[in-house]
Amino acid sequence: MALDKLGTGIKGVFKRVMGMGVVDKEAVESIVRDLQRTLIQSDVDIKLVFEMSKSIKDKILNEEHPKGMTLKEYFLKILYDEFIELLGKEKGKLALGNQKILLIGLFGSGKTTTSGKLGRWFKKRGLSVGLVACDVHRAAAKEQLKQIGKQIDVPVYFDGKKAEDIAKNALKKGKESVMIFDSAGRDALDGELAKELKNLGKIIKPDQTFLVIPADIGQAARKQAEEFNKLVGITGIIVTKVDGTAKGGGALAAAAVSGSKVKMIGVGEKLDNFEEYDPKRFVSRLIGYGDIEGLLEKAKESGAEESAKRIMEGKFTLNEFYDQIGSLQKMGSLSNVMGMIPGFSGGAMTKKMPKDFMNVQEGKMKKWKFVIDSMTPAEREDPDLIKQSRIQRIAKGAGTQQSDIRDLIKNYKQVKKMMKMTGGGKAFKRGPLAKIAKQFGMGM
Ligand SMILES: Nc1nc2c(ncn2[C@@H]2O[C@H](COP(=O)(O)OP(=O)(O)OP(=O)(O)O)[C@@H](O)[C@H]2O)c(=O)[nH]1
Ligand SMILES: [Mg+2]
Repeated sequence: MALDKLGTGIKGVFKRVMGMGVVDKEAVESIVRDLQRTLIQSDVDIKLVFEMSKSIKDKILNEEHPKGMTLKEYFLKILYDEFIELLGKEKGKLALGNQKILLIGLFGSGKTTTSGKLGRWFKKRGLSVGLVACDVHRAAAKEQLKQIGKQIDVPVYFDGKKAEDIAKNALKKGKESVMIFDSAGRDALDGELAKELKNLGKIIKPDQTFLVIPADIGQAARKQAEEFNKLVGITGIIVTKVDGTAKGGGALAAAAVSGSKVKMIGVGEKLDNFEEYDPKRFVSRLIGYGDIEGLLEKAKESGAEESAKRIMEGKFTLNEFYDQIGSLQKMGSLSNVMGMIPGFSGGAMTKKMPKDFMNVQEGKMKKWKFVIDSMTPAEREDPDLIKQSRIQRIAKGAGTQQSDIRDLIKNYKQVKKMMKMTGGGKAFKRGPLAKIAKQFGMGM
């Protein structure tokens, strides 16, 4: 799984929380498991993942939630805060002062462009800047940096054949306050280039060594960050190509693994598409909402809406069923609700309702949730997939009898059929089922 999927995974977790019926222990644990899976598959350090899960569970299950906030909103806020914690709470601050900066990273990660961005950044803040072209391996590398130097109007140093010599000459000649050394793109595991980089480190003695990584990097990020860190020691990370999609998992893994902080982010090809890293904004980008207020606002709307909308649209998969189990649990049994509707108790509708579903017991609901938790997303979407061999697997995963799975599917199908008979979702809007819909948190 590529790290760029992390954004999607995290979005999925937030979406699940937003669509939650009741926030109870099981629901929280199921969502935390989802979160763990997403993070572990994205190579986030397992220890960090467990610390984070524990902290989330402790807070949501044991602490009293703030007044004026629903439990669900509080859950979202906890998740949001934990992500920020994981990504480093501090904003990336670049020290303004005399310094030597070395940029390292994989091929095409954006080092040369970032040299120019950094140069412009410091120049705008009143410091003189020099760029040093230490990439002798790619044909047009020096030319590229010269162009960039022209663009931001700073000198570029490139005298010498070997990268080491170019660095030495630049250190001799360059008198600028901030000297930025661009290096050749490399695989940290490439022996020869690794040696060259080590030498460069010794010659330059950089004050800052920034690992430049693209936001859409794959699994390699962790290994690379580790190797680079061993080779020269990383003091910070610059994540490029954050623009466009909700990517950025690479940053998370690399930062977590190297223990260094993300300093700056590149948000476009232009030299001023460069921002100080702000974890709040970064997390917001990752989950696709402007800020925590926006997220909570959305949660208010979407909780009831999400599930209801899907049902209204005639969609009633096991996912919707799962969401409704929570509401049912809270109410006791559906027959209670039916009983509250005048002229309805014992009526035709009640007869059409599956008996088990009407008097469904707390214990059974719990079991059903375990069962659905043990299904794959595809099975939840399309329960017809669930044949004997799958039933065996699911029962094992959920720690239940195979008959529980059949029982669940039977009930689900009956409810689905009933929904169809009552005109899909329409009857929920007005008419006798509106009241039930409301109880279900589906009121329109
Ligand atoms: N969209 C976007 N593109 C970027 C960003 N940073 C760099 N690029 C583009 O990525 C490509 C590679 O950038 P370079 O700066 O040449 O990368 P490099 O690490 O120096 O590459 P090598 O020297 O070959 O290892 C170029 O097309 C850049 O314009 C960014 O923040 N956003
Ligand atoms: Mg380059």
